Amino acid sequence: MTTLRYLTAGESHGRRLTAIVEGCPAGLALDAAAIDGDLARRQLGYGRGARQQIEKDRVAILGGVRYGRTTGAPIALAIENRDAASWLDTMAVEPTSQPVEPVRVPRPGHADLTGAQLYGADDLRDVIERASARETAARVACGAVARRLLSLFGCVVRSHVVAVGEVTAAATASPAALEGVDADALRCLDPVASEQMRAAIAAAGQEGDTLGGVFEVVVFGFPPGVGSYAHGDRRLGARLGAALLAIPAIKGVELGLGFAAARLPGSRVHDEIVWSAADGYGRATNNAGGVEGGISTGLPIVVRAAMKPIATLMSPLRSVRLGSHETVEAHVERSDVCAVPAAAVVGEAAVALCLAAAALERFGGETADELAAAVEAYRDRLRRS
Ligand code: EPS
Repeated sequence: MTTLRYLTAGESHGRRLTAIVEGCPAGLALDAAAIDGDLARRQLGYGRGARQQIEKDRVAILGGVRYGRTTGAPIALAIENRDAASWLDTMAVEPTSQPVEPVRVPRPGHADLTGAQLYGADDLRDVIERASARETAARVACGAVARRLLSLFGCVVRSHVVAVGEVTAAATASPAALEGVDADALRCLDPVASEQMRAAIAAAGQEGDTLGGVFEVVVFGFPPGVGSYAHGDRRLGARLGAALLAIPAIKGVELGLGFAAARLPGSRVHDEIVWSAADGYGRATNNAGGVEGGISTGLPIVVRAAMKPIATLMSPLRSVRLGSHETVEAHVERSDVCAVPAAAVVGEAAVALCLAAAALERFGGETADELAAAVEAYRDRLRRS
């Protein structure tokens, strides 16, 4: 089956992050600049920690691309961890007779305790390093490839922050407004809410605390007819939900009206069906968020994800030291106060990878031209139906 898959490897303070994207059609224009743009966007946002000043994330394309075009071979990507230079002893690959002091106190809310129990780790460093959200840099690089693939048929993936802590934005996400959202430090379309978010993050930081929030991913131009109701795991909504919940710290996902639909009568939820000679069948509204019956409608796909506050607290919560079982304060290490603006960029990548895979499965194509032509033929058929 034609699909798009990816794998990542690497630790937060290891030498580099590595990724392989498999299944990308041949003939797609791709260069490092197209990926670096998204890597830089992931590093933005008010509330991030000192690590983002150290890193200048750039990709090296090590396979699958020749003369600026994909060849159909697996695409190999690498991102250096500049901070690794300060962690050479801690992260040495070779066996050592002088290991650094082990981390023994798990942070509540992070993967430390569950990870140690799963992998039998005595030193939580083994868990922290791979569970770190640093991995999302590699995911964003893979997502940039998916974004290029989606652009073959005019599909664009954007995001914005709709809430941080108690502050909620009041703004609608038009394509033009979303175009410029990176200019705002919170990646928020509502300037008043953005200021309040910034103040809330500053206050949380002063308290040694952290804040979560909600971001929205909006996809324009995704073709109708992708996904299926035939099996649960083929439902596009299920796949989008899984992709977003696979991002660290994401605890909730909504599609379209989402949880609000549960409080409204059907007459105010379902999108009335319309027809025009130019466009064929359509919907008067888009409360469904672009997916009906597990299948894309062709209207914008609108998904929101709730991010919990970062688990590393500078004023730590109570925890238990591994082995001795004494009650102590949780491990503290450099971290972010709020990473919702960055998580929104990761959300774009997750959604782009999910939709690119689903579109490839639906329309096939070993070359970029074949894929684009198959999408266009289907759109044409629907316009005339
Ligand atoms: C991150 C890099 C990490 C963290 C953050 C995400 O770098 P460091 O540990 O060196 O500060 O800042 O990870 C987390 C907050 C977490 O809980 O895992 C990045 O590049 O996104």
